[in-house]
Amino acid sequence: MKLLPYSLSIFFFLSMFIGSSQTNYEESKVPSFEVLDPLLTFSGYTINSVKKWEKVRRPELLRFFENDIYGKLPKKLKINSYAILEEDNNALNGKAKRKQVELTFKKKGKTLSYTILLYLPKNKVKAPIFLGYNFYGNHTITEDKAVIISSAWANNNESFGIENNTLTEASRGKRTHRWAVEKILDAGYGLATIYYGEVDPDKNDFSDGIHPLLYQHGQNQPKPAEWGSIAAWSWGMVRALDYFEKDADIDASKVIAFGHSRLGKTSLWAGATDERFAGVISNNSGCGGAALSKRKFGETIAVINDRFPHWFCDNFNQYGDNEEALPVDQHQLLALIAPRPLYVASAEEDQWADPRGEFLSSHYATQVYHLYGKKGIETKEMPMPNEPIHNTVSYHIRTGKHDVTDYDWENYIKWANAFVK
Ligand code: GTR
Repeated sequence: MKLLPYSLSIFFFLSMFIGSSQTNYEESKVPSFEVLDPLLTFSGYTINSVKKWEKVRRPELLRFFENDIYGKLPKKLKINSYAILEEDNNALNGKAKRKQVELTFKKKGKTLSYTILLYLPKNKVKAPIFLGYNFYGNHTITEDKAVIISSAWANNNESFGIENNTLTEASRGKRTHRWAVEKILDAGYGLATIYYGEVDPDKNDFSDGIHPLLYQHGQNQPKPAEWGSIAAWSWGMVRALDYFEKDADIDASKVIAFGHSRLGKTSLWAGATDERFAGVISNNSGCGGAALSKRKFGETIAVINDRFPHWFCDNFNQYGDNEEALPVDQHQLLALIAPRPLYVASAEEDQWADPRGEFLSSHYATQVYHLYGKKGIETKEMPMPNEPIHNTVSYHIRTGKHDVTDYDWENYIKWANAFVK
């Protein structure tokens, strides 16, 4: 009897090093798996029209992603009030109109606020905009001294001078390279950004952020099918869009959801759940974003749930090291964005995010765009680095690391000009 627990513990110890938890970066070791047909319903019925896609298949896929992957919102929660904290018609050396708008939500005696930083092209009546979260505060995306520093909890970052989970002047402008503000404005677009930690701090703690506002009596964490942090951040983008509909300077019918990495997973989910987003960009979103889960290349479901247990809903845990059991894959998430323009981008050195899996996903989602007569990623052959494919569904892999660069933005703007604007 004593031997059994001992051998079991050896087994668990060994399986940490061999088997599931080893990261695969070799194409030859990608398991063979079935590419699930976005146009075949769970009960085996083939969808052949837009009408059936929208009435039958799209809703059942959306429900699955809600219940088993990102988690659903327990209730609706609307903006309680908003306030223009600051405004300047001559920002960025006279190039832009800047606004900082705080949205406030109230429920059960609890309050949550977050601030949208807006730069709008000056001589445009109603501007199309890119909306995307930032990782370390609105003040990090620009040198502009007028941008308010958030008091929300932040991850420490030595190179940005962020200590004690507190944002200060030391981090101002530290992330300017990721935000091509001038290029965006020159092309006639506005930029809206929000510090994601104001909507939900990025830690495994469900007592803060937006979640507690929607708990039932006595509840202190989401139920297994209820929203994790990615769904909470997506919700924050959706509510920002509610505000844009009230702002006369913005063309709310032309809001493009943008996001990098975990925030690219977020922009995809926002675009899937709210069809008002006119376009969606996934920059290096990887596992749980654009990449196919069943390839198990780079980051896997087991690994992501282990490192970030708060990102997805608890139901998602059942697919860790058990991808075969998933009746969906991430190309079907992309398909939920059809027929709206979608841009998936990878980086050559970002193998953790599985560039090939991101590419194939945009290819397999294209089938649904065809129903609408739109073109996507028509080929199964991956393009060379820095050779973008631009259609309603676009894709590029650029040289370099996991990041957002001017090259990425130049392509997003070209695609937006052609397919969104
Ligand atoms: C990594 C995580 C990825 C990606 C990335 C990021 O640690 O494994 O899924 O989201 O963080 O958001 O920068």
